[in-house]
Amino acid sequence: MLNGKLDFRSDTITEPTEEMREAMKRAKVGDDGREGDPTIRELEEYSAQLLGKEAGLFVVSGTAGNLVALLAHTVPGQEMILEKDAHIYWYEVGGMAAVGGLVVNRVPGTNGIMSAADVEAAIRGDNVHFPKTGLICLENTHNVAGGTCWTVEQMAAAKQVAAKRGIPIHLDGARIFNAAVALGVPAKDLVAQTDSATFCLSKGLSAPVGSVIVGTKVFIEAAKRKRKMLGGTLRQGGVIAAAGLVALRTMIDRLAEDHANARLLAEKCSSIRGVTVNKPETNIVRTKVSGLGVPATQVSDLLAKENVYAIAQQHDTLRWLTHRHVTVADVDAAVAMLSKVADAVRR
Ligand code: TLP
Repeated sequence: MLNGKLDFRSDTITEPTEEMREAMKRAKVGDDGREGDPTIRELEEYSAQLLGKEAGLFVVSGTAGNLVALLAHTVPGQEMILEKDAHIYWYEVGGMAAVGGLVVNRVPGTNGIMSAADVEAAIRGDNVHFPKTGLICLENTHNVAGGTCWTVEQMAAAKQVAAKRGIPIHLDGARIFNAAVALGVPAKDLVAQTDSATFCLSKGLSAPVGSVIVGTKVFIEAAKRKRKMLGGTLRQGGVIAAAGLVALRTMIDRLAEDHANARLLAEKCSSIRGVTVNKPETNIVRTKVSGLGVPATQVSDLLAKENVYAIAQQHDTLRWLTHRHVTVADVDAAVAMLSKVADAVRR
């Protein structure tokens, strides 16, 4: 429960912890665009170390991090390969085309995971007619597929194909720590399979704002120029970076609790007639409501009237995210309400 609502729309709604607010108050700051902000620098260094890369760059959001990384890896007119339901394709306002001048090649995956063979087949050959493949993007966890995880082996297979052809890999790792916790591996083992990665502090980790890009020193220098070009220099941003540091130090392990609540939510929803549900690997539950004979928006509208909030992500599917403001009792209450709404609309 948050601000009186049973709000499952996203883990982005999570609010900073008291410890974060205290750290924000105390944060040492400087000018990020001149000699640097010490707290931002600490966050960037801590992130790079945690993820086994040389350097990090603090940015305002996951969308900014992905766009800056795409710009730093590619030149206009190149093609990028990504899974057909990638967040970068669906929900980042077409920045790769509008700002990056990139052509997109969408590869269908299984539960969001592209096979190495499909990635290899999508890479352009040496032909004067073709755009050059400039980048391969992976997403872990995969949002639209329902928080599914790429394993280290699956990522390594993609890396092998990419390395053979000399193409860099960028990871949209908005929820990489959810994947790491669910798979029981250090996040750096996943990120090791990529040249760069963006991860978010402001989702399940509960920081108010911010994402970090990690990669080689040379890549991060290039990314810094792109970030500047987009107006993303953060000046005394140490006040928000301070919360990000607390997020990384205190909020990763507890994601397991969100995953347990997602499993509970899915299990309980599966007994509602007309509703089918995924088997969540992390904190995203997708309930297909086509069996009720009404669109998902109608179900979400009726739920909202009863103070339960989920997103109609497709015409027949509601998306529920668990996060630190969702308790077992909240899951029980939300499922009871979905069951009531289902009984009311079922045809
Ligand atoms: N996802 C959000 C938004 O789509 C609203 C959500 O609620 O799930 N990559 C992935 C995989 C994401 O899920 C998101 C955000 C982003 C990138 C972008 O991050 P932000 O919202 O910080 O720009």
